[in-house]
Amino acid sequence: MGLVAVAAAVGAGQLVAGLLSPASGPFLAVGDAAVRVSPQWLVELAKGAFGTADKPVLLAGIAVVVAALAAAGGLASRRRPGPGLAVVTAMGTLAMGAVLSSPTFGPLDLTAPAASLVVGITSFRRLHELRLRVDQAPTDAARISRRRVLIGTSTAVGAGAVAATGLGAWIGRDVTGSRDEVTAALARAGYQRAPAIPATAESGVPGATPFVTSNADFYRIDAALRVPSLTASDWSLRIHGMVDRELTLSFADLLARPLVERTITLLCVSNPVGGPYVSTTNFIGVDLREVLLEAGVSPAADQVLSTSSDGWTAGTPTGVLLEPDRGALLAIGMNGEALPPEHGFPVRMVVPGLYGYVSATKWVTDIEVTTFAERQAYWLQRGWSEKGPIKTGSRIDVPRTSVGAGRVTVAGTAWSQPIGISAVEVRLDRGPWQPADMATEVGGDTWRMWRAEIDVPPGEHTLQARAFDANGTPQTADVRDVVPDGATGYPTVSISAT
Ligand SMILES: Nc1nc2c(c(=O)[nH]1)N[C@H]1C(S)=C(S)[C@@H](COP(=O)(O)O)O[C@H]1N2
Ligand SMILES: [Mo]
Repeated sequence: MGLVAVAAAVGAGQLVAGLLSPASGPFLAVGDAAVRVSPQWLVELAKGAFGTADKPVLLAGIAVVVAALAAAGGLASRRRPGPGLAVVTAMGTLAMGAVLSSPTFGPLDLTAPAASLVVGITSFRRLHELRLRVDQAPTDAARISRRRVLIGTSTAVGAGAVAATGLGAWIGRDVTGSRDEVTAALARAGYQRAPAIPATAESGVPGATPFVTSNADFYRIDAALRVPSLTASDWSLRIHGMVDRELTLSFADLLARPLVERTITLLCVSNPVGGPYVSTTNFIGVDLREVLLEAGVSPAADQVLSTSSDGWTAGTPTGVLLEPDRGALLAIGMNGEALPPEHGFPVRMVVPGLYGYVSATKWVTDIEVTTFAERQAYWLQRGWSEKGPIKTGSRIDVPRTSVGAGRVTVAGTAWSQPIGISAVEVRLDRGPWQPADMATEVGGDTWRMWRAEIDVPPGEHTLQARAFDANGTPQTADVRDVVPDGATGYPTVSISAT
């Protein structure tokens, strides 16, 4: 009874949330609140242990705790409904608190947890009454028929809960139609194409990373337990704060501006040396500097604080955004399509040369021109660095484990946005560095592929690489962890040659 009533409560909340305000679903609201109140060490521990599976692990953990409490509440209510009702009420109240404390709270958001509370209490009361009536049955025949009523009602409530949860999630998530319209609008509006990427930009080594990452393979990092479902017509962007004139842009306003395509390699500050959180795409969007110039940025401002529809924030130096050659975008497309929902549909920021956490706000709806002294962005509050310029780095993609002894092809990638890479060197067992053959450079804002042939005798070996930026400065050998401003050290691969 406890489980069924709590399931009904969650289902009702999810359905109302889907109809009125998707972010207010009680289950995910509690998950978001758990992330908000978690200390930094716990967040880093979870990311270290589970990587990008940290979200499903958190949600599964909450589901287990909720189910256990619900079952306990039911078991403790053999005579009186008090304990079960207390559990249902406590959970509903917790969900209300979670929604109330969300950075994006609006009064409408209380309706979903309120619906959960009402449905949870009524269904538990009703099931409990039916259960008592079974015990109080005067005859065996009455007992059997009352039992049937109890089982039938429980099953119906349970099935309703499942259906409501699914329906609520589906209503609240569907931006497919809006995405298709944006993809079509991009094709109609046309955009200034990025220079074509020559075949010689690839290293040409089987198993090496392709130069342009497909949208499906593009790494995904964000703090969103639920991908915000914002349609292009619901979207608007307010630019305000220390500006001469406040601007509000609709999606149609963006489409009416000149659209440009820029090939950019995005990198996450949480990428460990040799890690996967780096990808390259052809972003299509509106020049962000021009929008900021139109608003008129006060010279006293030093930070652009961008906020997503779900309340995540990034702080970007105004100086970087106003550099004439930086090429920051309000992006609406990736590789010829509208942004995928998980990469920020309908609009995100992209700033070449800065880690994503200080620049690449997905689902961006608010840009406030302010100062670093005045406002602290999401990861800054959690111990990460205020400034996040990308550090020169490299990665070995081939080989990864074992090879045939003899001449071995080593291949990988290297980056130093926004100036680019001039050279890469490779060494075996910390011996002399050997120059790699460099693939054609596409631009300073993108990675550059490389390959080298190395003689490898039989046995266990260590391969390392180091990159040189456009000025000839090598990446640092200092081994440092990702916190607070990005990992460093040479990428190192252990191989065994036979
Ligand atoms: N709204 C929102 N935008 C966000 C984040 C986030 O948590 N929420 N994470 C940032 C981080 S840390 C990175 S590295 C990039 C990753 O973008 P991608 O998922 O499209 O690769 O998004 C950035 N934008
Ligand atoms: Mo990131």
